[in-house]
Amino acid sequence: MSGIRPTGFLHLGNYFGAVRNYVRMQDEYTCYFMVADLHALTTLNETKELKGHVRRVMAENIACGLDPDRVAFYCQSHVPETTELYLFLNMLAKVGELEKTPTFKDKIRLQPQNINAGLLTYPVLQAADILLQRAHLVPVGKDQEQHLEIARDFAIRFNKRFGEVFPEPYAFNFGENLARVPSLDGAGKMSKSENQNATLYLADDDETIRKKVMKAKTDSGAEAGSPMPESIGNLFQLLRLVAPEETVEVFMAHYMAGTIRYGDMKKELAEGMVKFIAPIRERAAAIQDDDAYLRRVMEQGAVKARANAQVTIGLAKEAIGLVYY
Ligand code: AQP
Repeated sequence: MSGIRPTGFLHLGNYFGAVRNYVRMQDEYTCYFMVADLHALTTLNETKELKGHVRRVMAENIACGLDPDRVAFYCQSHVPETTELYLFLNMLAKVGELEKTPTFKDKIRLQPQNINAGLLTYPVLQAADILLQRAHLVPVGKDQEQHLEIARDFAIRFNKRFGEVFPEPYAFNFGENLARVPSLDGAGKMSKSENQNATLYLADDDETIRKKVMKAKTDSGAEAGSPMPESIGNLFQLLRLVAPEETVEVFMAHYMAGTIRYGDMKKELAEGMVKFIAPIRERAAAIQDDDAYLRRVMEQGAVKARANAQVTIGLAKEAIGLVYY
């Protein structure tokens, strides 16, 4: 089970941290993937754009290879059982712990004028999403690691207090470390809502991709044997995502010898990114305009997600003692 907030355009970080694994998991596991529109409400000042964002995020996931016929692919607000479990879990949440969550501290720094209770209880809603489908594995990027620990803690707390209902969920990346795709300026991760000029979006056109990559931060040329600065390490990390291993090795050898030309490396990176992103962008644009198809996807996704969710809510209510006849 996993989800993405419809707060903007999907980017390479979302792809390599999350969506790629959704696609890899869909043949082997029973999967629930959702567009987390309720989570988006915690930070969106303006909801006029929500509909467009939801449709695009759905289309982009499908364009990346997610098959709505093989998984439950749904919109969070179409599964009202989510908010029922959220309320139960809120009774197990400690305000002091929620206040200490680093993502809450980041968010109140970014939006001091809108410190709403939804921001504080964001990890509770996220735990509800995951536990509602009784998920074992949650494909997410590195930035979500801590939220997963919180979700696991809710499962443990609930089971201890009311009896065994929830499996303990773990962040998942097929046994590898969780991915973190850095921004092109080396100042953090690629993101929907921050670092936008240093983030490559799946909707960027070819020229925009080339421009962003060519502006990526480099140094003035390394001396042979000197330690690699983070910005250059990031460029190599990005190149590895889209170029053949031999190409990466050639640039690495030049780096080690102190003969690297960053302009050439960035050109290679830009062309690799264009080749990777263009077909996804084109497929997503076509899907996004297909009203009837998107409606069918959302409806069938909600039916599948609610069927399992209702079983969970039944189990949770029975465990809590909310069944009276
Ligand atoms: N740079 C990244 N590298 C690897 N994985 C990433 N994810 C996000 N950025 C990276 C993973 O994508 C999934 C969806 O996360 P999100 O909706 O929180 O995406 P975001 O780009 O982080 O969006 P916002 O709105 O800008 O996010 P906030 O403000 O929530 O950080 C997750 O699996 C995430 O790990």
